Amino acid sequence: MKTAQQWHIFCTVVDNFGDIGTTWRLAQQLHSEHQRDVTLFVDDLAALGVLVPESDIYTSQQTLHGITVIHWTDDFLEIKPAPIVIEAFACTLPNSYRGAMVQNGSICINLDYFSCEDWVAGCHQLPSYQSDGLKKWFFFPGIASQTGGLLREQSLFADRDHFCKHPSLRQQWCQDWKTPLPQTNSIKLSLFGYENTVLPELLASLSQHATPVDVYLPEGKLRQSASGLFADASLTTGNTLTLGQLRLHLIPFLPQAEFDKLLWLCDLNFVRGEESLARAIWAGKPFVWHIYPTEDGAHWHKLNAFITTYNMPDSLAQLNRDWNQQQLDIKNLQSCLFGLPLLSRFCHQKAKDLSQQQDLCQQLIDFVQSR
Ligand code: TRH
Repeated sequence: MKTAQQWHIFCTVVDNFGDIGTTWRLAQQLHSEHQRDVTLFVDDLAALGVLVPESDIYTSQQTLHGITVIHWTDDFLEIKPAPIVIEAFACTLPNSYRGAMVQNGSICINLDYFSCEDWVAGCHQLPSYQSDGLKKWFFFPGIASQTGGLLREQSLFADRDHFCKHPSLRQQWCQDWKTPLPQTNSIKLSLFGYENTVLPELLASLSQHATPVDVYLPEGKLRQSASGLFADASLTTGNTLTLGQLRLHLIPFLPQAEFDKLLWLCDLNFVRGEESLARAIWAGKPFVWHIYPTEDGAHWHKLNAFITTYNMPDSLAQLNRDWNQQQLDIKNLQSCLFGLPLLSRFCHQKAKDLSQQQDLCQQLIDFVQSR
């Protein structure tokens, strides 16, 4: 019997959930769709535990959905390197392991962050020359041609369309995940983001909208920002706060496997970080990307490059900029809300068009095979 090709993926959790979210998703796709033998080394099991509640955050080694997960600590055991090693987001591999990779002739790929900036296409798949002879390459996810694509499971669109077509599935899902059903004919929004001082203004203006609005706000950094509007209310998960046309549902942070369904349920999704952005793109619904802010302001180049490459309609692009600037122009919000049908059609078609690009997992496999 042919043995499956081994891949080792290394992930350091710097902050938040993007690093582990991406590597866990990649590990699953490599294993379930391409039958690779995958080991994921992660230094923060608690972060994985939030995304995958069925994982054991106290064990040094476990098998999770067919993937070996190893808690990566300072006393890293001598282990034979895999032929293919993913060093996610430029994390630093253990010295002993690195030396063994050179001996072994392993291929090392530095999987970088998603970006649409001009320089990315020129750096994607470039070799990174190492003084110790390690064979290493840069790999950049992206939606521009000549970049690495986005993770996209083979059944993603079929699952999405099935969920959207069947109200009974949505009802059951809402019940299972403590997510109140939206009102009939309401506009539905999901809000995943970093702290944002403009949230009270956004919610206040939604409360005066012409039609009912259901807003789903998962547990996390953004939630406390709502206290500017609901000062006396308890922002506890499970509560629904009502103001005018607005119903603000405080929902739990979902397992990663359920997050897509929240996006599929809504008409406008606010997301943050590259991992949730990718899911919002594939949901085929209008979205606002709260990009991770950097002190030097470099994130603005990245946001604008994305808006341009995605060819985002003006009203939506302006709302994206407003949210990141933490300054809301109500006109932009309203033109997005009233323009939702058209924006939805655009984003749906865009997801379809972008799916013509080979997905990131397949591109990695093809790249490795070409070496
Ligand atoms: O968590 P993030 O803010 O991660 C970010 C980015 O990776 C950024 O590039 C990095 O520099 C910064 O951290 C330090 O956002 P991101 O990338 O969108 O990852 C969030 C993950 O959480 C994603 O996999 C979706 C998932 N998620 C759930 O599983 N359940 C939920 O309920 C929600 C709201 C999100």
